[in-house]
Amino acid sequence: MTSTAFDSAALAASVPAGDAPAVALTIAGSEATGGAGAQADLKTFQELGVFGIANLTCIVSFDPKDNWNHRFVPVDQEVIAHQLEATTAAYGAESGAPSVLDTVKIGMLGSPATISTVASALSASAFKNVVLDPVLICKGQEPGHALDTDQALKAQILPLATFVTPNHFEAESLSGLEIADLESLKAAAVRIHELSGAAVLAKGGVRLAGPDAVDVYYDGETLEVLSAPKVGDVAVSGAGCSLAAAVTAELAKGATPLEAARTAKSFVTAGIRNRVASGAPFDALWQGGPR
Ligand code: PXL
Repeated sequence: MTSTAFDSAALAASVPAGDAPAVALTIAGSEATGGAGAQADLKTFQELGVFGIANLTCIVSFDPKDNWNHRFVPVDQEVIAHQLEATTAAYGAESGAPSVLDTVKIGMLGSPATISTVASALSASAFKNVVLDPVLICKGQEPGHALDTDQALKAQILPLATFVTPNHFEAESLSGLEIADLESLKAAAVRIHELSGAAVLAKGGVRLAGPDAVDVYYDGETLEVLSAPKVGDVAVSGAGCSLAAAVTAELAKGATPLEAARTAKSFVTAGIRNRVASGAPFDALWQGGPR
């Protein structure tokens, strides 16, 4: 098993001084309190030495008067398409930019319409790395609507992904398998790879029993268990977003998928150790934790 100690000297060495930084795009929702979503992605990109770009798909505002459920407002499809158009013109393959944008992270899309808009944009530009955090259900979303969104995500975005980071619930949904222990988490990672062709980092997190937070990486050849001691038994806001964003940042800098997964696990473990408390009933991961 790989243990996790964040190596800030190695990180500094991986960011070339003076050269244009690598760029990465997140297509994600805003989460107003800054713990999750595009805000978490941009902070992660910055910490890992990557120039971050965010194109927003929706705005989520927790409702403190309703058990902190999510109030969800989609961004107009035209506005999503405009953001993607601007980003591609500025940093895409034809832009002449010194660092070409070839790495994108997909976070919360939130509706079948947004999924179609994003799928068309992704199909039109040749991204080398498409990291999918398959955010399936948003707390407080209407279940029928969420089901349509799940099916559209599986049909239209999953086939475009080169790297997928499902949590326990999402791994069960994508694989169709029940996940109760490490062996079933491994089986789910293998199944999701077979379905998508992508490298998979399936997260057991706090959901599997035992002293360690265990994730499984599988890319069709290498199966590696990434493990770190659990920090508490409650999930921290932004852990999933930051993990996928850290994978994205590392891929943008040229890391292999397995290296990216290892660095991301260390980054998130350090961020959870240094988490931020607030008036909300959950803590948020601190991307500055590794420092
Ligand atoms: O952590 C999943 C997530 C992703 N994106 C947005 C969110 C959340 C959870 O709150 O609000 C915008």
